[in-house]
Amino acid sequence: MIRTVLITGATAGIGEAAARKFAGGGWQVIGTGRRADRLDRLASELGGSFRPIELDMRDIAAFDQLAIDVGPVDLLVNNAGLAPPMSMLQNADQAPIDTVLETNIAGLVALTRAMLPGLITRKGAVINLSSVAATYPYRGGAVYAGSKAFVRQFSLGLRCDLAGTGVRVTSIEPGMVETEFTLVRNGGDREASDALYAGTDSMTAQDIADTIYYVATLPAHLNINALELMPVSQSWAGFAVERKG
Ligand code: NDP
Ligand code: 8X3
Repeated sequence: MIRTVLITGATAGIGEAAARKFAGGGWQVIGTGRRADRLDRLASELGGSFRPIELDMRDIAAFDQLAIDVGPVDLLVNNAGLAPPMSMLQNADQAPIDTVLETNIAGLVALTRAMLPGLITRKGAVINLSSVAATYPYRGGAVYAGSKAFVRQFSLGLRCDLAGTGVRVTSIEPGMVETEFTLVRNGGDREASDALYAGTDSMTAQDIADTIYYVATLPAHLNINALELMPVSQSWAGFAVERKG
């Protein structure tokens, strides 16, 4: 039987690579995002195995109808997300923070809630994109890290809610992946984005798409709760300590 996956944020980066991966694996892929031109491009490439749906993750009122329109799916990949500009909270603007919280948290929860009845009938799976930032804080990233810590804990809690249904839930927690993530975070500053990834041999969107696919195609009795991964070139820098004088 052909399986169906709904991937949010399929217009770029990890979501786009995942759409290609699942389509290549014979799945029916529903891909969402705000940029219709990107969705159309992917639809032309992937043909009948890809159904594009223009969707803003902040448009929560649309989600119940969306769930009716697409019907039950076997897998929901909650991938759409972003970070506000790197900034200490005391210096930050509120509007980008609201966008991030509405997208990474409120939208993700609302879409999951709307899709769960169908996922339960299919004994399907939910794969959520969290981040290493959920566990390891860094300066200027409190809001993003907090949103991803929510995603991680939400994933674990959801497993409790879904006990007995056969639905699997996984939190995928990558470190640096070279995508448009940093370009978006820096308001479109290509040089700043390239500078972050220069010489790092970062993970690729394909690496994470392959990981998502691996998790999704494990035997139905096996649940990976959380999966953290980094490029070898990324590790930790320790605590910051203030000194007197
Ligand atoms: P990209 O910026 O390349 O892609 C982000 C995707 O999210 C786009 O398809 C974008 O679509 C979509 N998106 C963002 N905001 C909204 C919104 N309001 N409504 C609908 N779609 C939205 O980033 P990545 O591929 O790297 O990021 C994917 C996920 O992985 C994110 O949740 C991110 O936090 C997470 N992650 C990324 C890491 C990295 O280092 N890159 C590391 C760890 C986790 P559009 O703009 O067309 O709406
Ligand atoms: C983003 C991961 O390592 O760039 O989710 O902060 S990192």
